[in-house]
Amino acid sequence: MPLAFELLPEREQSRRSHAFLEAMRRRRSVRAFSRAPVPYELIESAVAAAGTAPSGAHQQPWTFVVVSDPEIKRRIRAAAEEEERRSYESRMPDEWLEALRPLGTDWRKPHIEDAPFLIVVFEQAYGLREDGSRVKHYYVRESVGIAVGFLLASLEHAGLATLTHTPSPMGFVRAILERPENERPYVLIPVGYPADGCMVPDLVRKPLDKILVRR
Ligand code: IYR
Repeated sequence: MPLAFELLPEREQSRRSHAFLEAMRRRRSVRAFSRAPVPYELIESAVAAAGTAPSGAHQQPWTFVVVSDPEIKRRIRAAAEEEERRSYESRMPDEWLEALRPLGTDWRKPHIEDAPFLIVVFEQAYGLREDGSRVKHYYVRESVGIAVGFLLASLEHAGLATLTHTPSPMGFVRAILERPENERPYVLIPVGYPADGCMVPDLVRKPLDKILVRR
C-alpha cells in the first residue's frame, strides 16, 4: 500500500523537534507519587502509542498489563520489597550500591502502591499459536525497549510522571499477574502525579558533544 507521508515545511519540522526536546528535558524519574487519580483514557492512549513501535519481523512481542486494583498492587509491592531488601542487604556488590547512591534509592517501594496505575511490561520470549506450538520471535529485547520508550514519551507528553522500576529478580510479577509461560517481566512503570514536595536528585545530563559524534 502507498505510504501516507506528510512533507513538512522546514520551520515546522524545527518547531516540532524543539518542542519535543523541551518536553523530554522536563522528564524526571519520580519515586514519590500522589494518590490523585489519573484518567484511564491517558493510559490506554499511551499503550496504543507504545504499540506503534517497530519490532523484529513486526511480531510486536509485548504485553502491557495495567494494574489499578489495590490488592494486586499491594501484593506486587510486598514481593518487590522482599526481593529488594535482600538485594540491598546482601546481593548487590559495593560498586553497584555506590553507583546508586546519588539516586537515593533503597528497598522501600511505596510508589508501587501510591501511583494510581502500575504498567507492567512483559516481553514475549516466543509466540504461542492456538495449538500451543511456539513461534520464534526476533530482537525481542530491542523491540520492547523501543516500545517502552514510546510509552514513556507519550505519558510525559500527557503531563504524567513515571518511573522505570526493575525489581530484581522480577519473576514474581508473572505469577501474581497470572501471565502465560512465554511472557517475561521487562519493567514496572508506576504512573501518576508527583507527591506534594516531591524531590529528585540533582542529576546532570551528558552534553550533546559527549553523546553525539559526527563524521
Ligand atoms: N532494582 C533496585 C536497584 C536499582 C538499580 C538500578 I541500575 C537503578 O537505576 C535504580 C535502582 C531498585 O529499584 O531500587
